[in-house]
Amino acid sequence: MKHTIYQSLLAKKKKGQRSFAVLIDPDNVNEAKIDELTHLTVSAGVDYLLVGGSLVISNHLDEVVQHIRRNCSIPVILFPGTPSQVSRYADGLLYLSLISGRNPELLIGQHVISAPAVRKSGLEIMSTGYMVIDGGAPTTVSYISNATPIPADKNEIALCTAMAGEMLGMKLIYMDAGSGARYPIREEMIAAVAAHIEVPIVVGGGIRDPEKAYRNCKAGADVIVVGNAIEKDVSLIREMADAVHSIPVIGS
Ligand code: 1GP
Repeated sequence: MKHTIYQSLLAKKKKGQRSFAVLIDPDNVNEAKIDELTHLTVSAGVDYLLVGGSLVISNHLDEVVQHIRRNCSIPVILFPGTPSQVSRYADGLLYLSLISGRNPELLIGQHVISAPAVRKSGLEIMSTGYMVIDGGAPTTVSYISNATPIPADKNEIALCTAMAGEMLGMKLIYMDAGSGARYPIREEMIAAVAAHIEVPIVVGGGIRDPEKAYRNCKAGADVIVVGNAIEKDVSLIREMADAVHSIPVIGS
């Protein structure tokens, strides 16, 4: 099993270097859009491209990933909303277990069904404790998962959930307010989680401006993920990447 992306994330974490990831929903892109996005992400120095969505209605995941790969060498990481969202053309896959919910299907059930196909894909598999935090309105992920999100002000629930995920062996903790969340996750909650775990923390959902991306990094986020805001305004790619990369790195 490959470990390249994860090892680089750990190395970056050691130095305090933050990463910026752009989320591409296969349902919302065509070839021209992918060309535009990859051009901008390369010139802005984006670290990762996440590909996936809670639904994915169109059936062209392989084509989308292959087209991205032809355009650039930024690592492509699948962020699957369903077990069928696997493409062997990507570099890695977030193997998500919804540890904030109590829906057994999303904790382990779907994993059992998809395990042989995921293993066969040859992708770098990163086990990820996925925590959905209340973003002020129902999002696709909160509806589809049929699980109650962690209340936005319950830092202690978030940190205990993250600690449990880490002790269960999860390699990443992904704190998500859900795509298009009305309110992104509060910095206080990110800081509380960051103070209690050592694995890298991914933060996304409703981040609309570079200042919030920067503050999340200061609070302890290692990777910032933005999808919706960039779909609306691609000029944010550079601004967001610059904000995330402006956090000083140890030894620089
Ligand atoms: C959603 O964290 C991602 O799962 C990104 O959310 O689309 O709101 O940026 P946005």
